[in-house]
Amino acid sequence: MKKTCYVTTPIYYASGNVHIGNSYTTIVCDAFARFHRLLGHDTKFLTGMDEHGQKIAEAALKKGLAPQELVDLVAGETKQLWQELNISFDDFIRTTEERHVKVVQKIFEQLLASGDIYLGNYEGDYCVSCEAFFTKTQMKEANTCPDCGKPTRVVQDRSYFLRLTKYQQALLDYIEAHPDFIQPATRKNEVVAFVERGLEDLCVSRTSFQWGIPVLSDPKHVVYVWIDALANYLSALGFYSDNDADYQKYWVNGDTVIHVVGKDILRFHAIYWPILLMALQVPIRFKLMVHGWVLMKEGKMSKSSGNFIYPHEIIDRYGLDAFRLFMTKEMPLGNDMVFTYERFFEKYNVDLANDLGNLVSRTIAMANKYFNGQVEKPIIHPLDVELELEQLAQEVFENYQSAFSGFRFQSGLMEVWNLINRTNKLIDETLPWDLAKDPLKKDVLNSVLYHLLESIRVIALMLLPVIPDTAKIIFHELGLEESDFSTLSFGLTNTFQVVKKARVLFKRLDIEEELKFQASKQTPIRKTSPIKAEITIDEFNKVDLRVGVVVDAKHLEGSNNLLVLQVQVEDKIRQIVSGIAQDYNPSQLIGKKIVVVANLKPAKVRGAISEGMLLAASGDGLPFEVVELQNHDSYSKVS
Ligand code: ME8
Repeated sequence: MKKTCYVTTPIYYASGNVHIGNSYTTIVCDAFARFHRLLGHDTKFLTGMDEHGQKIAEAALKKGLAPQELVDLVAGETKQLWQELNISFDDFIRTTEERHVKVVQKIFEQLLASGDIYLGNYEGDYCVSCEAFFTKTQMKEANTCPDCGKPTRVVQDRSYFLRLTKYQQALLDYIEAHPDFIQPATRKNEVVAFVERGLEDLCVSRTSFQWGIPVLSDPKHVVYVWIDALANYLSALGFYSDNDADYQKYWVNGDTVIHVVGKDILRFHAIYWPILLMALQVPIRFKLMVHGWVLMKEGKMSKSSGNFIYPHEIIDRYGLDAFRLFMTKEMPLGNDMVFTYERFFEKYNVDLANDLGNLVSRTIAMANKYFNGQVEKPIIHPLDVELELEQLAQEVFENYQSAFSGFRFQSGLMEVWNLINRTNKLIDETLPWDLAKDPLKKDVLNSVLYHLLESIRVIALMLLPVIPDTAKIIFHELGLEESDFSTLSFGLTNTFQVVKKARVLFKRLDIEEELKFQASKQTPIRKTSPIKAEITIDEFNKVDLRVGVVVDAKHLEGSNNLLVLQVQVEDKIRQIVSGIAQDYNPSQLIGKKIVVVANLKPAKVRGAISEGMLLAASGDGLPFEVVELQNHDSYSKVS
């Protein structure tokens, strides 16, 4: 029987966009899922959307949308982004789906019936941003949230409570008996210390707003969003449904069950979730992998502070795999990482352009030059340096597999780069261009090239989980079908028939140029001009402002600044050319509402007709009306 693997990301709040910080969780889960598939394991990779709660309701209100409209929009965008980031999820669960709602309602009723949930009175401090309650001792000064620092609100309610206190000791016992339940160990220690200070029963229902799953037996209450959200890991497996085969296969009888979470949501997963499972008498089958934060120099990447980078800002210019590799290779397990463009560019040039890219292109060029592209498995005894390479490859396979199984991607990838560097060294040690001058050394030259190509094959195999597109190109260039880890050993290939010319996988970056480009994006250097002469209200009234929806957006060919947008205004689609390409990616704009000057005389801009003008956010103090696009935090307004 095949081994199974069930790996989950947290389900993302449907209140906002994904930035490179929170994309980290999903990228590493993807690498883990792909790794298990290559091991031949029956793998299920789950991600999804957390769509209920006060935070979403308030975000929808701010944007002038119904909550369902907002979550539909964000779920669609997020799913599309995951596809663009090559995330191989098997299921995308949304907490507003019926398959989930039903399970949450059943769980709640079961816990009511067993007495693990009871009705009581609540008065406490609540942080809407984190959707979490805090005791007076947990809160910072001036009633601010200990996690995010925002002000908390006093909430009073007649509410249902989950008996955390009843399970406090059982949880501590479980953690002690399962030392690898929470990884890394520092996070486990944090949880133990927190629980030992004493738990309080948890308020698990709300009546002050409606956007949640109603309690079946008492529908004026909605289920606390974290109880709702955590249940996704089971509802996606068909738990408590007519068909719970996946629950049986991946959970009850599963081999590997991993929840991956950032350190900010540790408490919910390490305390509430196992206690819920104990109360439900469901076996605790999961292990928790807790990662740190991606930080900017200015602090935590967060949407509300405006201190973040969108994945598209990186992948549109430097490629998806450069981004995926950087995130996976540079983030140490459990610790934070500061993202800087300087470091990203350096790693790009060293790891990708120099080490990997050069190895592949040099080797393919030599295979063509000396063997017309066809290299056979050698029959002569390998050189000492080749034996050394084979031996290193064997060690790397073992270390890599053990590191990736334990979520230590950084060390696993360092192993792969050891092999890449050792393979590059083989070229310097054997000097194939000298061997080629001596017809009697043809066999030796053949053996060297075979070792180079075979090493590149196994390197590509180990890179498949992290940079799948690049690894696939390499397989193609070697003239091989991509395969799985059953072929992760040296010397399996009989013949390589490589392509005539390898493509440049990663073009070396001019770091100074790129830094300048990024700096110009952050603080656009644009000339300001004096404020124009006053106009009267009558003059202003001549301007016809309409709300339109962007249905398509593209770069204008040959221009760095201009986007060509197709905007639906009333029932007509207009083309508008707008100089916002430095601030917005085309894909970000599709579906967004914008304000359009609808009665501006059509004009040609760089050869393209423009039927109106878009009012969009730009730098401070610029001579241009500022209107925020609706997907931004601050609210749309024409000033
Ligand atoms: O927490 N660096 O959703 P979310 C690294 N809905 N990881 C980060 C990060 C950063 N700068 N910022 C956020 C939720 N994350 C809940 C989950 S699961 C039952 C419910 C991580 O959209 C964060 O730690 O706020 C979490 O793992 C993920 O992004 C989604 O966060």
